[in-house]
Amino acid sequence: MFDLNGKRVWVAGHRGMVGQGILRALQKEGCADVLTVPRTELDLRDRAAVKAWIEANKPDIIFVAAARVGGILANDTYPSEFLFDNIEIETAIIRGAFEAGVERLVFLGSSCIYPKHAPQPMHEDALLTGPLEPTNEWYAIAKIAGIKMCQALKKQYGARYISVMPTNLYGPGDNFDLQSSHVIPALMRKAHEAKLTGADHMMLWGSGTPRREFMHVDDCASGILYAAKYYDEFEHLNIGVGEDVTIREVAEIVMDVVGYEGRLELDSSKPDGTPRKLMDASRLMALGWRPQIGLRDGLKSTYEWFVEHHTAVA
Ligand code: GFB
Repeated sequence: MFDLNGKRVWVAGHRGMVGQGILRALQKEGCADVLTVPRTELDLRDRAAVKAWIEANKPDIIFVAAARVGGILANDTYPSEFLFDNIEIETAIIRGAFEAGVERLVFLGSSCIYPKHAPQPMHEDALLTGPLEPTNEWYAIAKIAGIKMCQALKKQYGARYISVMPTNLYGPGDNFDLQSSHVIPALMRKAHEAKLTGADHMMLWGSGTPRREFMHVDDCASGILYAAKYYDEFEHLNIGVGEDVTIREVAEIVMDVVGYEGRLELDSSKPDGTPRKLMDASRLMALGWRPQIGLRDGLKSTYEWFVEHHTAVA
């Protein structure tokens, strides 16, 4: 058990969707001593600067939510940034934390670390058992490196550094840019704009048949805090909800939530990515954690957030 009560917490990557979710979860938990630092003040890829910042600010625990992230097209288009930036951020924070004597660290990865054709649902043991999905292998390799950094420090020095792997996420604070976003924010924005302009159809990338598991960011943040408190094993830990849908199905739910009644048309020039990504989160559930937010409810509240924050789109 790692008691968060009274601890000084650094959320690295606090401007991102997951970082913001962790900040909300920490507030709920009553954690008052929470550190954040803007990108303009600290380049998280800069090892010396990150280590100096950690030494000066002395967090007891770090959540590594900082990363270069994006949807399938961004991953496929910018492999070097996804590989180098993520490895640099992880090295600077994880190694810097260890050298500065930080007691506890939670590194965040992604379900794309697993092989493209991993047995479903994907158990933690599936890691490094087969070839990765080519559209995001650069990001996946960087995230696997982060897992190994935590494991190396645990194996060699007994560091209480763990890794958690959330499934595909959505929620308030997401990136709604149509080129670089993940599927849910893209579909929400497309449906919203199609409704406003009276378009008779909207585009769906790929075939619509891949299956994905979607989790609201606040469920993810609660799972991350739960793991920070109760999980201390060598192996990384999956965070998921245990259910998946096809991309066409999620598009239909999004259209319903938005109130758009047009058609879906397929853009087959865009990639499908991995055919299925469903996490086996039984290890975390066995510790007593459960997700709370159903997909339709989560999409409804996310759409309300979108309408409030993206009025410029209209
Ligand atoms: O969410 P997404 O970009 O990422 O795409 P991945 C999921 C599926 O939705 C793919 C389809 O089959 C897309 O072709 N899709 C349909 C769309 N319409 C759209 C659209 O308008 N925009 C987008 N973005 N997709 C990412 C990885 O994979 O998942 C990252 O590339 C990371 O590394 C992340 O792991 C969680 O689930 O395919």
